[in-house]
Amino acid sequence: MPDRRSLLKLFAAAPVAAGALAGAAAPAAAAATGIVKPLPPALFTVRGTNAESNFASFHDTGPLTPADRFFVRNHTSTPVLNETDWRLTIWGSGLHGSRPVEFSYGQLRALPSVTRTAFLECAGNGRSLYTTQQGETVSGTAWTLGAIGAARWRGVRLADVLRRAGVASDAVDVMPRGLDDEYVTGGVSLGRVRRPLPLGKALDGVILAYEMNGEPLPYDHGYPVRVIVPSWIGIASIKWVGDIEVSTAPLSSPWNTENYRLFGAAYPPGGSAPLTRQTIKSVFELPFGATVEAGEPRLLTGRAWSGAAPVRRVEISTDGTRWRPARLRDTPRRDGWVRWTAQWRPRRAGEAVLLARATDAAGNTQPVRTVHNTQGYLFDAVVRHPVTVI
Ligand SMILES: Nc1nc2c(c(=O)[nH]1)N[C@H]1C(S)=C(S)[C@@H](COP(=O)(O)O)O[C@H]1N2
Ligand SMILES: [Mo]
Repeated sequence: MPDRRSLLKLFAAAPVAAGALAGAAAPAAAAATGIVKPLPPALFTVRGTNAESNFASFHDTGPLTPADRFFVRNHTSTPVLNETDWRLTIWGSGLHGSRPVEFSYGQLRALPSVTRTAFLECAGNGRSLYTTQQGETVSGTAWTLGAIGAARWRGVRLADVLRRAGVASDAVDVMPRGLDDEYVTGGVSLGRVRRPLPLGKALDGVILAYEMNGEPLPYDHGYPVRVIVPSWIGIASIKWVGDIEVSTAPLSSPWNTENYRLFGAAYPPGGSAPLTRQTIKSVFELPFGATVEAGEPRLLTGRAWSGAAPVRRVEISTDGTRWRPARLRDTPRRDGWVRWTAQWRPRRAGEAVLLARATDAAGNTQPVRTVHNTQGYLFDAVVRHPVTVI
């Protein structure tokens, strides 16, 4: 009996068929997404080639998001690769003698490993709130708040791989590129998904990960190897990495020129600098429009995180005026999220709006409103979470 992975290889050109084969419960929606794993509607909302996690459903998960609950953001579709054929090529003017160096999966696994817990969040997480909460027009996938998850990543330091490849002293930028299909938009191919990192950042805390929560990376999350840049916007964490250019001249790609900068009235005509760290958020694990009972004590739960520093505190308001501290259930850590709880006994029946506001150790606090940018990145405002008290 062939195992699941070898069965899937038979369908390498058709990840959709593979998904249907692997999970009898794979929903019909998978046919259009190009995502391999099952996407049960209770846990995911399909948005084109992407799948948003149902944030409310995180209430029964621990600090780590199980891989089968983790959001998927694919520019095209999940390539079903295998570790035997996979190679990582390091190349470019920034290597000694400009000679490309290749690593096999086995060679990578033989290097010293590191394990880090970090959230991974799309720069556009919360994008639809620019519209629903601020009445503004933005372009891009209309995520609500579920384009985030946290996992324990194991792999090797990118720094170790680059040093072994022989980085020249005048190298400045490093650009990992995925093995998924070229991304075509408006009839134009932007090439394969890639985005430069300054060398200093590439040498500092970036992982070439081969495990997620103690298991090999799932196909959808970058198997066999992906980049993880803790605390940075999701696009920095290139999945299915196949090559990394190292350059003595600054590198660019559409993912740091046209996209993943802030454009709009508040920003320079060429946009802001390329985005790096994620922003700050605090979210209730409750569906929008949930009904709650008047007079009954209720434990509100949620999570908060910040790309800048550990969360310091979370306050909640159930009446829009008075704020009180939520109780933090995890030790706040850099690159991580904290679970929090607060007791609430709604008094009167009617519509109510719940608010949660996080502050991090660097002093960042969620504002009432996020300054608009045309692509709807980095939403950080306090979310107005509607509930009906009955
Ligand atoms: N090769 C490749 N890497 C990629 C992407 C992609 O489409 N192709 N999407 C990026 C974006 S925009 C995000 S938010 C994260 C999503 O990671 P996930 O799908 O594992 O949650 O992967 C990033 N890395
Ligand atoms: Mo993203």
